[in-house]
Amino acid sequence: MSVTPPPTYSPGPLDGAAADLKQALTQATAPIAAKHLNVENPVPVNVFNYTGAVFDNDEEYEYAEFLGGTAVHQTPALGVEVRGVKLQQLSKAALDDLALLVAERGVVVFRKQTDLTIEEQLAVGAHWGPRYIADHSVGDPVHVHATTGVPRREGLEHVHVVYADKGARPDPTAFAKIELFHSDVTYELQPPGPTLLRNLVTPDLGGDTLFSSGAAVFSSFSPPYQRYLESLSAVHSGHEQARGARGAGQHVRREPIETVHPIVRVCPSTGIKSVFVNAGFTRRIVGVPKAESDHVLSFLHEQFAVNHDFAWRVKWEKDDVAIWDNRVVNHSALFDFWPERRHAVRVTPQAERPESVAEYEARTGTKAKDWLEERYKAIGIVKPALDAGVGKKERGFKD
Ligand SMILES: O=C(O)CCC(=O)C(=O)O
Ligand SMILES: [Fe+2]
Repeated sequence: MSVTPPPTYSPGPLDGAAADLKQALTQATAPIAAKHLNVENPVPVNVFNYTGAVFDNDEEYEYAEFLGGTAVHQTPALGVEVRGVKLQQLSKAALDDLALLVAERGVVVFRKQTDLTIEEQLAVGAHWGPRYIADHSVGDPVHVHATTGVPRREGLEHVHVVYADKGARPDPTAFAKIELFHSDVTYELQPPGPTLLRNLVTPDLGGDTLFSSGAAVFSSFSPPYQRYLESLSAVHSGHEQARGARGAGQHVRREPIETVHPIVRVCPSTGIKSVFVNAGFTRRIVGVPKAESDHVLSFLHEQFAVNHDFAWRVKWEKDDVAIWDNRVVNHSALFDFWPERRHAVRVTPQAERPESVAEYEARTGTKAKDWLEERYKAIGIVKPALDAGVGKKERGFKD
């Protein structure tokens, strides 16, 4: 049976154009130590100090003060761009606050991290990983990918390589654009939280990354539909990724697993509810007819892709680092730069096992929050009902 290789967000085999990178990169040809298992690390949830106001209408974000540079909001739903800060110089307390900022705003881009080393990038990720949360003795500091290549240099097996060049022509017959939105490795029992991607080689034009907020998707639904979604769980599968890797002649380090996660998860740092499904890994809703499952999942996947007001499009410059919270946003790379080269390295700390609304509320004794309700509350507005059912005026399109 022939297997469709994954799209080019997994590095394909290197060809001549990548000769200079062959030194730096290796395909995953050998298993990494057996300790990298898909087991649940016995760690408490990854909750960072909740100190700041979630929503602030000022252009200059109040966190700019602790970051020491400028930080500018991008859209109401998500995104902050930071300039004048060196990530490696942030204190541990500032990193904790930064993780909270990333949870609140979905994605934060640090421009021009020119002298950040890969070890320093790993150290930031490890600070947010399970070892930091527990006693530094349990589990990996950050996630080791089940299939993709790692840098050749010793000691960098926790780095996930994103690489494409003229040998990696995008295949539009493999995936629709909606299907490219995903949250990383959600088949894991404890999928990632704040995740750092540093761009090393950027094409002259193109290669942007789209981020879309699961909190904004959740907020956009009617209360009965929100309650319905809150009652559901879905199966996330690593099988297709492993089959795709095998089909492309790559090594699979761990046998794939399937994991059930709630469809609406609550971020423990902010208490905000997000839709947590993605076409890359979410296969079916548990305990509902297939037709209903397919219908609901495809509707949810579509909402991430079509609502431009829930999204921010990051235009990269060399040495930018984007940090996104895989618990609250989905993302999609754009493959419009072929045959140019693009190269980035990712560090992926695992976070808590996703908590449903019921689990979060039972554990904390507090009600989980709706993102838009909170945003309006901060400016003294009650989230309005969509429709009173009668007396609706005819609306004409103005343009
Ligand atoms: O290449 C990108 O911009 C993002 C790739 C990706 O999905 C990831 O690194 O998780
Ligand atoms: Fe990704």
